[in-house]
Amino acid sequence: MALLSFERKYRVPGGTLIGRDLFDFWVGPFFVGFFGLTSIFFASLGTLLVLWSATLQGTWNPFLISIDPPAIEYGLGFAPLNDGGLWQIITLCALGAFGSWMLREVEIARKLGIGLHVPAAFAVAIFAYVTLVVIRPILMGAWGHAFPYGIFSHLDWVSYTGYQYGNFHYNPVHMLAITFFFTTTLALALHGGLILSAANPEEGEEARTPDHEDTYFRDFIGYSVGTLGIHRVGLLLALNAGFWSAICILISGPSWLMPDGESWIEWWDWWPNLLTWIVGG
Ligand code: 07D
Ligand code: U10
Repeated sequence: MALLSFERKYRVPGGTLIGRDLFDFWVGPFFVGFFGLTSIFFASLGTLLVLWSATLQGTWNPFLISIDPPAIEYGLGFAPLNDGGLWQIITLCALGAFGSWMLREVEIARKLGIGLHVPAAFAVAIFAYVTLVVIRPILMGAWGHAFPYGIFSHLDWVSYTGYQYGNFHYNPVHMLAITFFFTTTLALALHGGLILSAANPEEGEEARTPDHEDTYFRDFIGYSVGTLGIHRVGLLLALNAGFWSAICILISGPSWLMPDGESWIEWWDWWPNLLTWIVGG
């Protein structure tokens, strides 16, 4: 069905979570809905506060603008606006915007009668962000443990935080997350390559079928996961990348998980000692 006639057929009321048909309309190509409005509201307010923060900081160099969380001394309390308070409000705006964006995805999926896979996937990205700026700081007792919103400043934070635990490469869950990120790109390259090789033939050639695609991987590595299956694999790999990222930073810091000052390098001491446990001595 052509795009325009399909749109005419599905652009009907229903499926919204809030506001019934009050916000159930489109502006140009965009579905609006209650959460479209809240997305715009939080994103605009957050952006304005970032700009205001930059004027207080006194730089317009995009690399140097940084909105810093409150100092550790403020603990989990509110901070004055120009001493971390703006970071706190901007974080609330970010949470509002990401949450609204996800619920907008839910409303559109419901209108179309399709699954909730896209919002579920976005929820994992939000979980990683919430872990960094809410869950871990609460577990460690201060908003000051969250990262600053700035280009260089967040790199400094990642570097500082990474070396604070020895060398973050030794964090086993960081390894796991990275492996999922890399495997995701491998799977996407294989999938993109396979589809283009079969479904986008040279001028005058005939497009090949999913049977060709299956057979390619059976011949090559002895197994094909199938045309639907590769999308399950892709989603699973990508969601695990974000999920284990969240866990790798969550387990770096909170004192009930980690003795004070412990580094991930020492964490591996069980490994050289493994043989001693088994054979004694
Ligand atoms: C957090 C994003 C959520 C996004 C949302 C939406 C907008 C809208 C709109 C533009 C999870 C945002 C939307 C803003 C914009 C428009 C239109 C996704 C998130 C909700 N590391 N490391 C990771 C690697 C080292 C360290 C993760 C590699 C060093 C610390 C990932 C290497 C040290 C932390 C990763 C490497 C170190 C991390 C990040 C290599 C430093 C974290 C991905 C090859 C000396 C962070 C949860 C992520 C983390 C993290 C990869 C090296 C420290 C696995 C490949 C050794 C402190 N590192 N790292 O989180 O886990 O995605 O965060 O060397 O905190 Mg690392
Ligand atoms: C995609 C897709 C799509 C599909 C798909 C897929 C992308 C349209 C139609 C494919 C996707 C998947 C299957 C999903 C999962 C994949 C990933 C997430 C990527 C990561 C993959 C892995 C981790 C698995 C890696 C496994 C591998 C590489 C298999 C290893 C296999 C071998 C080493 C054997 C290779 C065979 C050879 C060399 C020749 C054959 C001969 C033999 C096996 C017999 C033994 C050999 C001899 C007797 C000869 C003597 C030996 C020699 C010469 C040396 C051989 C050396 C060896 C090590 C064997 O988009 O949708 O659906 O499915």
